[in-house]
Amino acid sequence: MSVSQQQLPYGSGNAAAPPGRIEVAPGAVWAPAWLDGATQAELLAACREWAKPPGGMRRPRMLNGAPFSTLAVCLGWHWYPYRYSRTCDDGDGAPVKPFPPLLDRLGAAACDAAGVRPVPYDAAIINYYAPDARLGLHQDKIEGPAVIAAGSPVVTISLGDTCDFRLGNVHQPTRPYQDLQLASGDLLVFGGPARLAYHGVPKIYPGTGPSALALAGRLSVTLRQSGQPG
Ligand SMILES: O=C(O)CCC(=O)C(=O)O
Ligand SMILES: [Mn+2]
Repeated sequence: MSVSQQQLPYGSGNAAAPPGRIEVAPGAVWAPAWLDGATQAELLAACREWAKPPGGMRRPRMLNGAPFSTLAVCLGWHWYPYRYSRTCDDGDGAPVKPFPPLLDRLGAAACDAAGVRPVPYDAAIINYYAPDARLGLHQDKIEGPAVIAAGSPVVTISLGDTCDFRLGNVHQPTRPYQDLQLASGDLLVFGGPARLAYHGVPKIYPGTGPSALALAGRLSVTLRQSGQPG
């Protein structure tokens, strides 16, 4: 199943986001405090399991060899600059862990919250940001061309410390952009006309996460439709 821009109720400038949601740009919906504390704790516990080897959390490197300041673990498909694989090619080489039912459910709920048709998510990247980690402005664009053309939305769910999430334009990794302060439990969905928006995380606010999570730093649970065959 794919999602066409015609099926997205946002982006025309006419539609209002559902109650409690903020359409921050055409095709981009922010749902503050989307996950309750118990569900955040459940998701964090799952992330801690997924982070374990084999095929666990590792530090990606750019094509020039420079290390990311974030750590990441992938599910369903393993992402690294700039391709998807079924094995952790830039880690221990193990098979990628399967895309789990919990993320099937959260992906469906995220689409519902954003008011878009359900997407068959099959790839997750879980990023860990220590308090001094950053992610530069980039586009998510190695998913298959049909997925990109359809505007299939990217989901990001925040856990732990609040961050500045920089949501930019689709043309260049510079202004205009806006900084959204995403807190633990917040959901951001960007698809349709925002699918290729440049985005990044320039700042983490240490010590701002819920104390009940006992998480120093931030995790983002990001979901995509990979558009890969099989
Ligand atoms: O941390 C986030 O919310 C976004 C992460 C991201 O952009 C990515 O993994 O491509
Ligand atoms: Mn991204």
